[in-house]
Amino acid sequence: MSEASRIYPVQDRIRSQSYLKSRADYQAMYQKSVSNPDEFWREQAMRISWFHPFDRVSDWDLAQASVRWFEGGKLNVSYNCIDRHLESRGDQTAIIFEADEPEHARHISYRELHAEVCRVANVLKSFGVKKGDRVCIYLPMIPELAYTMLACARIGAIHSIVFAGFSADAIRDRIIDSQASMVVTANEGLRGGKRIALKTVVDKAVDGLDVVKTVLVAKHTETEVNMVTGRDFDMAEEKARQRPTCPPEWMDAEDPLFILYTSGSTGKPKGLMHTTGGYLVYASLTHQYVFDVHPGDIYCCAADIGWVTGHTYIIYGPLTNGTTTIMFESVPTYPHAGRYWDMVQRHKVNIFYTAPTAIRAIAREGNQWVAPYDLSSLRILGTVGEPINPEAWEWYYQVVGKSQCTIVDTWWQTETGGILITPLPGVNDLKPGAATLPFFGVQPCVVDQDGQEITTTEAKGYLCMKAAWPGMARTVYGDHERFKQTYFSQYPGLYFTGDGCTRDRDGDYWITGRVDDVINVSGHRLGTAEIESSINAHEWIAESAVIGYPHEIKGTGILAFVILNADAGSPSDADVSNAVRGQVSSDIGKIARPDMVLVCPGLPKTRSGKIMRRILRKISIGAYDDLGNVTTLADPSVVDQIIQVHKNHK
Ligand code: 7RM
Repeated sequence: MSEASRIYPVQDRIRSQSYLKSRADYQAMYQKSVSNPDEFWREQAMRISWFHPFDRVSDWDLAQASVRWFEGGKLNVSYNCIDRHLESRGDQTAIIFEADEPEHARHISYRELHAEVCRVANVLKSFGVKKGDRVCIYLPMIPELAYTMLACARIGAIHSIVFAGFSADAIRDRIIDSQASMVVTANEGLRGGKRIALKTVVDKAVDGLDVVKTVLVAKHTETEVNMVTGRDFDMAEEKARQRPTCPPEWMDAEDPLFILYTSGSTGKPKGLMHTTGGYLVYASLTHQYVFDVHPGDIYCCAADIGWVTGHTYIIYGPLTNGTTTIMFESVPTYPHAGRYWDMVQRHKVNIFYTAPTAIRAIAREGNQWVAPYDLSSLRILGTVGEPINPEAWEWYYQVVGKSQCTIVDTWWQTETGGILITPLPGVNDLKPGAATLPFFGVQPCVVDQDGQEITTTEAKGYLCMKAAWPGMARTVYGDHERFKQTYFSQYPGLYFTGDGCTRDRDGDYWITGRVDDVINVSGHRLGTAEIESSINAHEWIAESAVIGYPHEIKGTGILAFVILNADAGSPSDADVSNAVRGQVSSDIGKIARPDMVLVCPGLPKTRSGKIMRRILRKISIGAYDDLGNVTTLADPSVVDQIIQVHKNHK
């Protein structure tokens, strides 16, 4: 794994434009960033606009999970994303809205963005939303989503965006956890020609919840929806009443900007909280250097804003840098598998960023979906979300990039706020599957089982960070102890990522995937514990164990081993499967639905009652003869029974 199958040298075409021209250029800047971090970040902070300068660059102690950047500084994120560009590029397109139907694409200039965001900000204020209040946003990928998040930032409200594929229960949990007083949604979403009844889901989510005072509804389609008098208001009508200007609130660098929920190995999803100054500096700097963005570039990150990738690399990074950023409402296969490339051709996209799962899904449809399009505008191709397999990488490089583009395989997390380990255009020869080198100011290390740092160049172990960076999350909303426990307690003094990695003889990092009970399905993070607790809530189910298994398109598929209750009657396997999938859809959302459900007589447990997932993982890949030591199981005979069930299913 640590040896590249092939190495592709940086192309002259890339190097003729890139900010950095060699590994030496990178090393010089990296050295500065780690030998004198405060000086480095003091300079870099000047790339954004401050209303009042900061007093201190950084103040952190990872052992205490205490991190502060740019204290004393005052700024506003929406001012940085919009206002400061008005004079120089007010008429330039800020956002290209690439609608579900390609012919409905629309350009929104920085000036229009300003007016729209101010109107929404005034709407929020008119409903009593103030600095520090939480606003839950459950919107599809439409311009109102960008307006609403920037409007929150403008008035100092904290947004909590919930991906528009999550269920009513999932939204409800997040609203309760963050105590959001307002929900912003749409009547319907459109994805791949299908309508998604978002407002109906919100009605269910907020039913009986006193904390929610207002639901704002953007009308995206013509469909009429139920509106509760006194609670639900039409966004367009409210905007029409408001002025298109609104003074930005001066925020402290450490004031919260947003909360974003993400799954972990235990318990309910955690509300990671990001703050203002450090996050924005980091988003802006990484966006410029990782994607080698130059003025006039058309940049497209095809993620959903419901995930952190969309927060940082569709909205905050690109807009801070004055880039033209694309919001993609559709799916990669609508109206056909050439959709991305049709879009690239129409908008002359220079930089394109997506997930390996999307690449695999369209690669399998064949090269004839790529060939007809003029992709010569492309320069940089990015990937994120999960390890990219060499086949998918090669396809991206050769078929999409025609061997003329560079690929940045960017490793990062919801918690990290921005990209931490990545190739930089012009710097690295490309190794398919390697995330390569730390970004400026990032100090990774590899630790072994005992928490000892492995100091040899070649290393294999757990990926940790030795120093704070400005973009990192500051806490878990409402539960700082959980933040400390989850990330800073295994290896005191280090941030623990939850990922395994190897470092090769050139010092390049290869991320091997999660080492905890988190699975990564199509680049979306899910906790196995979360899925199990949903399954176990079904009346037929006594107990379950969920694992990830290799899946051709999704990267990881979800496999649930379930044990039925004695009084479940005798439902067929298909009935159980439907019941389990239905339960998980309604508790969490379709993305968490198991791909395979196996009804088993028992689970492989140790005498202390711990499920040995290692054995289940081996069974799931058919490695029946390679189960390792099973003698510590309370009942080793259960293993053969599970193997039988797995064999029968195939
Ligand atoms: C941005 C994002 C984070 C987890 C992370 C990894 C995995 C992300 C890569 C990757 C290998 C990559 N945030 N991951 N990027 N693994 N190579 N380039 O995805 O919080 O949703 O997920 O995703 O396991 O810990 S996330």
